[in-house]
Amino acid sequence: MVQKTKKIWMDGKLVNWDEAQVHVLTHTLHYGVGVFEGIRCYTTEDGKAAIFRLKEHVDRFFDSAHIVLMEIPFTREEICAAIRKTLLANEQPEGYIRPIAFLGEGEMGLHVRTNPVRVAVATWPWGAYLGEEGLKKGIRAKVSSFNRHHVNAAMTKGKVIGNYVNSVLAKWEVVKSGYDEAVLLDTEGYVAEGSGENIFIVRNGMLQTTPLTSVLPGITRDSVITIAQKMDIPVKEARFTRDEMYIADEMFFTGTAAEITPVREVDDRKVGPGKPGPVTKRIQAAFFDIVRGKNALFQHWLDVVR
Ligand code: PPE
Repeated sequence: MVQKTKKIWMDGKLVNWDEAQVHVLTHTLHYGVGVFEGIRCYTTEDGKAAIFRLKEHVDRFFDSAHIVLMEIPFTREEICAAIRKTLLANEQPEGYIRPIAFLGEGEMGLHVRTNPVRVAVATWPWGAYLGEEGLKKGIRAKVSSFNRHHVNAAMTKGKVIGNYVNSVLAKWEVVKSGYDEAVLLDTEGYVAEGSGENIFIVRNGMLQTTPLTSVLPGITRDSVITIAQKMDIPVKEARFTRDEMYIADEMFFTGTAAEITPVREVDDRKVGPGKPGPVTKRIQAAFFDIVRGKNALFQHWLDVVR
């Protein structure tokens, strides 16, 4: 169960958690046209609360809205301010932030242009997405029988609400079979992403991730590429097949919720020795240092709330 906090920002003002309600004829509830973000706030080593890459997340929120022809009735600065205000109201030093924009009630049917675009920001505590143990020891992944969207069937560059039916079905499928997370292949059969993560493999010291063609431009993915470059770890963005995961030395998922989660097994095959490898561990340690303000080079990724 999601852990309740005090306030949710809705359409310009803070309301009590239990009062953040919508009507059953909310358009997005029926047709899925809406967009959202997932952002994390961490306690830094000097006791402050800092939002990780706020600007990039808010920019992607507006990009997602642009893709689905939705005009957010607030500026980027106003959304940033709303996020800070909600975190402060909830007295949260650490947690997950969920901005969402959706079409409210009014007209029904597909051709609606007058329904109000409503915006909300909720925050709540959210620990390790795939478990504390998963972060340390790695998780077991399975290729789902569901493909990731064809790039001309769903808009994969946007964090669009309706797109997530595909992720949920893939996740349910593999969890029911006893695995921790799903790997989705694109419609050509190449590895695309996890249900809510981008994917990296390591082979012969080289990091590889899928190009952005059919996947969400993950901000954690971008952070990992930047961190690796700073550490002189070579990175290539090139598509790969499911059996390239089987013979990889290391593999990990990246995402705001999942952070950097090692994968120790995929489709019942051990990845490398079946435990997090040296490159994964170095990147993971660097990432957690950065989000907690321990790396002077990356302070510009942190937005201190208090
Ligand atoms: N791909 C997908 C499909 C995706 O949903 C996410 C984030 C990513 C890649 C990684 O993107 P980024 O967070 O910018 O590194 N998934 C969000 C939703 C998780 C949820 O269960 O809800 C997240 O991690 O916040």
